[in-house]
Amino acid sequence: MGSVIITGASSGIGRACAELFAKSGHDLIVNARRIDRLESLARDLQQYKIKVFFKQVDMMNRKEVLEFVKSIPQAFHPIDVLINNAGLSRGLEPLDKGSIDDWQEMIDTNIKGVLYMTKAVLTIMRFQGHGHIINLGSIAGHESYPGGNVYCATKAAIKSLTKSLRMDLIRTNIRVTSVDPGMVETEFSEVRFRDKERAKKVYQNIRPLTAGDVAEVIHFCATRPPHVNIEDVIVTPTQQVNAMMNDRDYK
Ligand code: 8X3
Repeated sequence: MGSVIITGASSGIGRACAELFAKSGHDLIVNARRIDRLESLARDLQQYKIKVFFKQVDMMNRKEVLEFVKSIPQAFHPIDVLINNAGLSRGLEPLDKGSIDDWQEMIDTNIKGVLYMTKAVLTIMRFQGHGHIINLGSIAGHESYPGGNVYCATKAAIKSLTKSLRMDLIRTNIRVTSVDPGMVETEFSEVRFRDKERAKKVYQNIRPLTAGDVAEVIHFCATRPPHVNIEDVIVTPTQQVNAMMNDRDYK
């Protein structure tokens, strides 16, 4: 069994994936911006008796991403799966009221970070002759919503990239999957609004997905037999109908 790379593993879906893949015996290569969180993750994972390689990486920084991949110790090869999880949303204003710095952070993390990481890891996967790239898309990549402008565009880019990658990688034995969640209660809304109270309201009277629910879907995709590729999974809470409508909207 080879190892699994997870970007943005310090919290939310990334952290839940780390726990699930560790539980099933995979060695882990993880990164995030918050090193203290990574250290505590590595401590929590000790119980599973797996190897963990972790490093502080800002996915917006091309040099740091490439150095991270280069520094993966030989003992962690082969790399079976790359989970491109790191991503964020900032703001929910109409485009003309939005912050250009926020746009830059979303575009540089959600799109460019995925590109840097995927390019570097594909060199290794092509050499190994197998691998699996799992991108975290979003329901927002399928349907835009008011104020979602740049965030939705970054996730639509991931949807497009996932399809294109599958074509680039035909005959390489490297699978490409996109897992696209709807409402998941993580730090997502807190980061988007920079406001805890406003973030809480997003999930009021709704039972949102947990990070663990999404991690289970990712784990399922990653553990299919080698001839099976799951192209895309949209996963939402039962109470959410699409990107703009949930149970609350009917009341
Ligand atoms: C997160 C889902 O609907 O809040 O990507 O944009 S949504």
